Amino acid sequence: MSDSQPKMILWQTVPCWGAPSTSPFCIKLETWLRMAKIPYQARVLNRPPRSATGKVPYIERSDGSLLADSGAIIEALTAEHGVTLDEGLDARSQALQTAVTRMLEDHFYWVIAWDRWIIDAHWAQTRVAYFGALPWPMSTLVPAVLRGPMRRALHGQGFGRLTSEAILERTRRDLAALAELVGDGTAVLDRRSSVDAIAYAFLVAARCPPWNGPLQQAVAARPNLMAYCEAIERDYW
Ligand SMILES: N[C@@H](CCC(=O)N[C@@H](CS)C(=O)NCC(=O)O)C(=O)O
Repeated sequence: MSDSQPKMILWQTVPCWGAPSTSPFCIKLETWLRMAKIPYQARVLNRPPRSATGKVPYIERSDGSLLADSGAIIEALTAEHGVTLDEGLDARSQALQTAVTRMLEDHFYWVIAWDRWIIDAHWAQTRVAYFGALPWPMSTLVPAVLRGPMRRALHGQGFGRLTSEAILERTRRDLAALAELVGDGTAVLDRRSSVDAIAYAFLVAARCPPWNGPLQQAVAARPNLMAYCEAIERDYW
């Protein structure tokens, strides 16, 4: 594709703490686009998302059509662009991909949310990093309004009812599982595949905040996962 051709737009949240977005789902999709060598233009959303789900990330194709949900986008773009990242994976590898995806997106994600939004000392920094650029009084009102729903979401999910130690124990198990799968290699499976975009994104999101809390320490305690992230960064970023 020549530079003059319109590129697909990746709508996402602001870069934060050295990561390309506040959202692990946005980091996942952007990493995957790089792995798949699909040209895109990343844009930061400064209004509510126009996606059907009301969430980020979403893409805007050159014909103006929108598509939401990182997983659905990857599936659609894989078909549209003939992406071969997951081609030829056997049934066991596909099963592992599904299991790791669910662990990170539906379990580990909530640890990241809890770490950033619920722990008061961390929230003081999250609030500024996420919303500090908004004009006053939005910079104060928006975080105050959004923290309640996040608390309720964590209560519904279950972490909101657990002690910090119980949450961290589960986190360490997720990381142990991932560390076992990655081993000394640079892929979750025997070779690079789409699930590496997910593993990288969620590890980066967990380790990037500027505080050195128990979550960041739990990631740092897995040198092979740190080396894995460095390898993905070196190869795609
Ligand atoms: N399943 C979605 C999850 C995306 C998601 O949860 N995005 C969050 C940011 S990390 C969001 O947009 N939250 C806003 C909201 O829930 O209203 C995906 O894979 O894209």
